Amino acid sequence: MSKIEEVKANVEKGKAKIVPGLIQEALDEGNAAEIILQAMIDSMGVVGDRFSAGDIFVPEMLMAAKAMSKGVEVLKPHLVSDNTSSLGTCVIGTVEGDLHDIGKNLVKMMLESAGFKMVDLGVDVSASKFIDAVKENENVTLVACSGLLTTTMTAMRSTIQALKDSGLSGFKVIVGGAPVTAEYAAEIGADGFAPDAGSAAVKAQELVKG
Ligand code: B12
Repeated sequence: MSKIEEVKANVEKGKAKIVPGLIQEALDEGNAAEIILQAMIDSMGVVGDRFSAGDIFVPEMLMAAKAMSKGVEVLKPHLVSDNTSSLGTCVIGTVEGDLHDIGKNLVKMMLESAGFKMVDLGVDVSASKFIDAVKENENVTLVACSGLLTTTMTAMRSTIQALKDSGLSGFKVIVGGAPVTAEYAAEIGADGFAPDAGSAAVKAQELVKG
């Protein structure tokens, strides 16, 4: 089994203690951080499919998520670049009712390395918390909303509506997460959408630079 396959298998099994060491070994073998990250993202897809099939349950899903998060910590220095240019402040959070944060954390990492100052509101973030953060922080140029559940996609819509109703301006809104599409993003009035963390950084720069 290749080191990458070992990483995949152990993320799927939720082996949070083993995964960081395996990732270091995979890096030492010369594997690119991006390839290792993609392997872990694929693992989460497998975990999701197993959950849908009723083969595993929430605790196993949580353990896999922990293993991935531990792995991302090792990869982080290899994925981010020191960008001193400032694109302003980005307020990021997972929308109300939703506790998934792995994707949001990856997007945060990539936006930070693209040159944004990040304000992370965490998970289960209400529309009013997003609004308060835009008011309380200087030079907010971007609001990024993540959502992984079809049931909480409506929270994304109401967050955007509330931001518009607040009368605040000077920022763009980008949305993403597994069930979100470009069509849905346009329908709910978001300024932008991206399917993954890498393209989120590109799209965010485009949106803010105009
Ligand atoms: C891990 C996991 C959990 C963990 C989350 C832990 C954590 N800290 O995040 C736990 C165990 C808590 C969990 C709970 C639940 N989960 Co869950 N979970 C997953 C799983 C397996 C992986 C998600 C993940 O991290 N993927 C990896 C990351 C990297 O991918 P990503 O999040 O999609 O992010 C990428 C892009 O989407 C994008 N992106 C993400 N956010 C943003 C934001 C912006 C602005 C942009 C531009 C881009 C962007 O970039 C990211 C990086 O490339 C998925 C399966 C799947 N295939 O997604 C199910 C899944 C999302 N969960 C599901 C369900 C049903 C649940 C529960 C309801 C289960 C239950 N019965 O309790 C609860 C809900 C709890 C809640 N209120 O949120 C379903 C959702 C089904 C649906 N259609 O809504 C899924 C799809 C599993 C399935 N196949 O059934 N879950």
